[in-house]
Amino acid sequence: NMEKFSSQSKNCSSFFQLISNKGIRQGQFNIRGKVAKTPLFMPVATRGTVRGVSPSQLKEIGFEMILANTYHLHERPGEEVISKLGGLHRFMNWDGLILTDSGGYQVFSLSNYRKVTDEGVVFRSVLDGKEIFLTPEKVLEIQKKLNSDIAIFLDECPEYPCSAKREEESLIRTLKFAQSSIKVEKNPGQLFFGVVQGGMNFKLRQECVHALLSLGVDGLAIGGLSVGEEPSLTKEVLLATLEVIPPDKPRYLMGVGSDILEYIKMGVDMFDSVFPTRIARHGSAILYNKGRINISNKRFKEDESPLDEDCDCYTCRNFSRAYLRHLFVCGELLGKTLLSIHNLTVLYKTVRALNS
Ligand code: PRF
Ligand code: ZN
Repeated sequence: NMEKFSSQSKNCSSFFQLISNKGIRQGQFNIRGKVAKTPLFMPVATRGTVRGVSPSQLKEIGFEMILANTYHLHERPGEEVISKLGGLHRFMNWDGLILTDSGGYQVFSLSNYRKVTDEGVVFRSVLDGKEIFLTPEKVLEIQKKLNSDIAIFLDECPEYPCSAKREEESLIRTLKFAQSSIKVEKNPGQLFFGVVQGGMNFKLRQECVHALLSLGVDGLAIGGLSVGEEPSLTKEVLLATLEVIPPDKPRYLMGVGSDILEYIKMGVDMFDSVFPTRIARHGSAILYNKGRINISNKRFKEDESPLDEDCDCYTCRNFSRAYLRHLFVCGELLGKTLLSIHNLTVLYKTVRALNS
């Protein structure tokens, strides 16, 4: 009764298998001999580090794939340095899988001086103000030097809200970028994901999916969502997009960290978000069954209980709320690390429970 699907790269080894398509999609990546079950959540390691959390701590939680950013690593220390030192896995001592985002989106969110043409994007570096020119080919060459396992094409994410004309323009540009991108030769075993744009227009989104599939991308990254629109609209646009993606193709919803369970039920396989680590650094802990608490609160001053009694992470096995509060009140680094470990564990376990 269970239909199985699997997706193959050009070299014909099956890198993604859908084990179940009933209700929740359960799948498995097998990339360069490394396995990652889906649905999966990727912690964000923009600069080649998940802030305050070591690779061995990420491994202990159970993570199989993390996300890094092409643009940030291109600026510092530069892909040449990382390549010389053996690639990003070795450089940061992470032996799990790495997906790199193309940096197209960061250009829009970080820089107020930018120009997009069909050839690529020009913008001023946030570091020193010098002009940076990124082309679809160049961002893939950088990702090849980093030797990430999944590389993402350059895309143009339109601002929200925007005109129908802007939606179409950015879609056409994203597809032009994709046409140039697909001609770049991959590193052995590396996968290329195209980015679905098209604003909030269902038809443009669906056209984008079809065009990317016909180019032969290995998977689809769904961009341009959670950019300020109402969650109800996110859901509608997402549904229309997922509707036209064949079951064997992995689907990655970019930069979305809330309502994950709903999106998984709709058919998303992969997520990334800074949300759990960002709020952790501000003392906010996600509890399994009781919402969120801020550990700096006075009421935890003499609280001997663990951060979350339903959790068995390193933090909850070893430290009291009173101690964690003390660390935050004093601004001690360890507090941020311990809360990050806890929040990441809650996200990991919540998602993993759907395919364990
Ligand atoms: N494009 C890329 N990365 C992204 C996004 C996008 O649209 C988003 C939007 N949610 C997050 N990260 N390349
Ligand atoms: Zn915990």
